[in-house]
Amino acid sequence: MKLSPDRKLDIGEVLADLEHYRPRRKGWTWRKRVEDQAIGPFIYRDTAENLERSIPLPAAHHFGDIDPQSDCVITTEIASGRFEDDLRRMRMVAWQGADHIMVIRTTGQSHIDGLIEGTPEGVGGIPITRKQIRATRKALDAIEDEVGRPINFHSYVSGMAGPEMAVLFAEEGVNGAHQDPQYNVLYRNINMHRSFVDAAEAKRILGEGGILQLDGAHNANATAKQAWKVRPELLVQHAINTAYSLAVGMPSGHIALSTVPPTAPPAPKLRLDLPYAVALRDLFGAFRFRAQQNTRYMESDTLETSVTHVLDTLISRLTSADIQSTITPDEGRNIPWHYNNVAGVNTARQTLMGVDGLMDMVELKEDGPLREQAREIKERAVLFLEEMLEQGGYYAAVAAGQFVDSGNFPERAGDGIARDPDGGNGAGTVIPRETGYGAPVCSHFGDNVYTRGEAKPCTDLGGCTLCDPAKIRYIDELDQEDNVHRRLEASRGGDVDTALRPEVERQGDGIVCVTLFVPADPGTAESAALEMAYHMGLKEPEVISRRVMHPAEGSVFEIKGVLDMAIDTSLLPQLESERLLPEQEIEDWVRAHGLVVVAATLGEDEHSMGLHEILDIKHGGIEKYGFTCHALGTSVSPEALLDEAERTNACAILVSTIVTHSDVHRQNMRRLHELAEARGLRGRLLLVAGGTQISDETARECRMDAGFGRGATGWEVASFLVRNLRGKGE
Ligand code: Z98
Repeated sequence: MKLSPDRKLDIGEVLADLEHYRPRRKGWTWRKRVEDQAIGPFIYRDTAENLERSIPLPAAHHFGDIDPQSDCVITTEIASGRFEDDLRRMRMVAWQGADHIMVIRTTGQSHIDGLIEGTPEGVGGIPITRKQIRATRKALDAIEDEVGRPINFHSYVSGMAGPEMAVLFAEEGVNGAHQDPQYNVLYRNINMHRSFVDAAEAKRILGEGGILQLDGAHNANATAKQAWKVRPELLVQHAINTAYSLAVGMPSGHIALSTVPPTAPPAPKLRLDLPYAVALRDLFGAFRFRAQQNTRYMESDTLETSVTHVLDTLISRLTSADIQSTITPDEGRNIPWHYNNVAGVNTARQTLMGVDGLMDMVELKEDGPLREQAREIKERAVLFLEEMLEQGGYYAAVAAGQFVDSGNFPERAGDGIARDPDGGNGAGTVIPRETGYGAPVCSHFGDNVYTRGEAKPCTDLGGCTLCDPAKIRYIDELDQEDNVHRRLEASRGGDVDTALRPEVERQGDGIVCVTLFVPADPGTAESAALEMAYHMGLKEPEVISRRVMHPAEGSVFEIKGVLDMAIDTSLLPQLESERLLPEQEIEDWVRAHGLVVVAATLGEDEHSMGLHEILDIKHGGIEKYGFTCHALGTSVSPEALLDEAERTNACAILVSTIVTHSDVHRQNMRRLHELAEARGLRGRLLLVAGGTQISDETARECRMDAGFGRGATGWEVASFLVRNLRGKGE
């Protein structure tokens, strides 16, 4: 399957012949770091190989459209509930620099006892099934060819079916997974014994499959009432999962700690979060770090969450995180839409590039509060572990509610999560293996009669599914109604191919978001804002963000709603937008030809502001491309302009004309043209008019070569001049 940048992803093509699709690469891939890389005008210190195709950051056009990629992997989470819509979003984020894509299910895989097949639609996330994984991997394989970089696909090995999920992931080329038995125990109330036994099996499979493992410690941070108080406990959770993973045989290079800076402003973030990050690196330097963005204190204001995210990313760079995770910056209002994923990725990309080379210039102090606090956090963590051992170990500590307690250990707030070691889902389901137990499969944990010397355990049976994919049972769809084919049929039965609707998440969902400032007290303002949204024609309007500017003066709201209309694309007028010439190309040409322009406000017109914006270098005017500008001031006659143009051998006259009473602007433009013609200058002289009432059409009617109205820029004028002068063979 090959993608073309000018064509939408064809889901039908992704689904075709999935039964025989095999992932072409397994295991995790890091970005390839390039030392001292020259990109555009800069030498970068912390970058990886460039992409072949991407959308650069917005300001990149000032630097030759460069798109440097940090050496740090960038993660985003995508799971709208319909995987077919997620694939298009995955393509967009890959073009924006993400190379680690997580699919999470808020339905909770942990609540599902086994594996499910087909492509059922999820609520708030997608259930993981073989078909969805395979289709996603296939699409990502094509997307990575398009952007020119491997993309890691990631999901979660949790719940009662954890080991089965691990096998599925290893078979289908999933590259990263969360696996932490503590997560099952604490957050999903799955029996402790069962969780740890399952974890041994799952970790063995992930480890041998080269899959990168993330742990679940960050969930304590996201759950605790006072997140910064659980910092010692987070170290304990990381310690338990890493030690257990190593004991099972997982290589340390595949073990990544899932860390998160615990606070957000107005908390003194760096003072609390940086010592914590340093303590983690001190203790767990042999492992990798996946730094997640803070979600615990994420509110509904996109700007606020973005600032926190920037600070989080700064901490990542100060302490060398390997993966920077992003959540849509609006997670607080639960609208993880296409463009919000992209915004999260871009916050990380922009920050990482902005701080390139940071550690060549700054050093974390070896003494003072940073190290003292880091030491204190480590001490508290060690004491926590010691107390746990004294009191009977991990299971006893969980039974006593010692985890996710918001006391700063050894303080205890008594609000921890307590679980019964003999209770929870799957209690009593652990059965000791009999002597002589055997399973003729690879990557199986524990005693197995089929494990003999160097030979693979599956040799006797001619290969297991990990070695011989032909043995994998592929079930296309289980549910005849709830499946991707039905959903695609339903949308094709409509008008999706010819009608365009706005969209944020699912094909043609029609959802839009509007921003309104309403000058009243918060209560009145909010109801008025909703009423206004109704009047704009939005169905089901809902406030997703509110911010008081002043208790009496007003509030600003973001409202989402459904714009229930479609545009018939066949009836759309074709916009003839002429592309502007690249700025460097303009400058090279102007400087090579030593171009001069003469400019003034025309006739009896004193309004010179707009003209200055077009000319002055300070305002991004045409001077910056090397034009020599003779500005004659205000209220200048056509004759005086032409005299000066002749004297200076100018290539163009730029006139500004704002006053329009009795059509004086039209008369003056015509007169300028006629006089230029009479003097024989018209052939070599471009005449350009501008002003708030001027359009290109009006100007041309009055025999000018072009007209520029409100909002025009120096770049547009310069581009026009160069394009036309080149045409004249100047
Ligand atoms: C992240 N935004 O980590 P269910 N196992 C672990 C987890 O952390 C999670 C799951 C399983 C976060 C995502 N984490 C939250 C260790 C979820 C998922 O039961 O399938 O929802 O488990 O990037």
